[in-house]
Amino acid sequence: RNQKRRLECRPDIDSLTPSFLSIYNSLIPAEEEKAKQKRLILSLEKLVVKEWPDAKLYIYGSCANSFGVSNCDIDVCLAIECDGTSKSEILTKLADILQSENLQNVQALTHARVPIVKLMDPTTGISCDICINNLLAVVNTKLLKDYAQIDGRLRQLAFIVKHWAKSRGVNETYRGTLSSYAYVLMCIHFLQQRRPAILPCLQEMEATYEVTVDEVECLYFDQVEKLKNFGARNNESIGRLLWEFFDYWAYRHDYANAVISIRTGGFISKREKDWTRRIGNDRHLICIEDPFEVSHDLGRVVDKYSIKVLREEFERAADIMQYDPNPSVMLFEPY
Ligand code: 3AT
Ligand code: MG
Repeated sequence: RNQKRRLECRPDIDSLTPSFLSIYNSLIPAEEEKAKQKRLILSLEKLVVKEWPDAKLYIYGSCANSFGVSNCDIDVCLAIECDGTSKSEILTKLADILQSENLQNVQALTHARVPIVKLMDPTTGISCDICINNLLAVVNTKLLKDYAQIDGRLRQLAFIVKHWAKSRGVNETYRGTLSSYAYVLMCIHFLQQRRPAILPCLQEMEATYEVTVDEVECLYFDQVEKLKNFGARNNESIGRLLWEFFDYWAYRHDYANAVISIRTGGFISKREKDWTRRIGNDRHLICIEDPFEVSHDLGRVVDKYSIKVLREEFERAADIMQYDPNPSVMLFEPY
């Protein structure tokens, strides 16, 4: 099936752009919402610091990486020296503090894969998950946000791809499909591969940002305001990029051998990473290297059943982009 001949792109592809851009515009959150989120974080931070004076709160995930739609939950990371105290004890204590302060639906989920406290702020209706010391996620959030500053087409493409994935039920890691984070990495990789390139590879450039988190060195060029014109030589429209994105994942990606890697700006072979066979629960059926935790394959949640679902969805999307008179409706049809 991967051998299917590549089609010539439909001649009216660029005329599809306005309808996709209007969907993009309808998804972006209002400035007011950002302000509300900031106020909530500040008030939570005050409560936390009363108990743990050196602790800090960071927002990560889609509220901070610029790939968040409106009304999304906020992901918060509590950075704290644990010395001796277990994460569960801290989370239980945190839940007690928040509960006594009038926040609603406070729950400590201490046995989850990533232990968190959940809460809802009754004045704004915003829900929030707080985890502890997940600082690599804070750093990868910054990397994604920095990429988004370079060329506006990344944010547009990723919003539409995430919206498609949610509508089609293929953004559910607990059911073997990909996380939002994985989809954004796929979009960055794809734009790094366009010719001329629309995005550079920040981790291959001279490092201007450098932190070590959990023994992982995170280095990259973060002065992205200097790269504002990077993609200007390529004038591909969003309609065309979406067509190419789905065509790539439906018919051209080498699932058997290739790993996509935004860290190197290209491809690595599965053999080189020793990702050629199943190890434990990691099957490596679609391989997406994490930019910092390089032994981590974001595709590891995908199993032999869900890879089929995923590839059929890529093919459906590619075929709609090619043949449907009005792709911006059919693409997002609920599954
Ligand atoms: P939604 O808009 O909530 O769907 P999101 O960007 O918040 O998208 P997730 O909820 O999937 O994405 O994840 C929240 C953040 O956690 C995103 C990323 O900074 C980090 N993250 C998620 N999955 C992984 C992973 N497997 N490895 C490393 N970091 C991850
Ligand atoms: Mg999230």
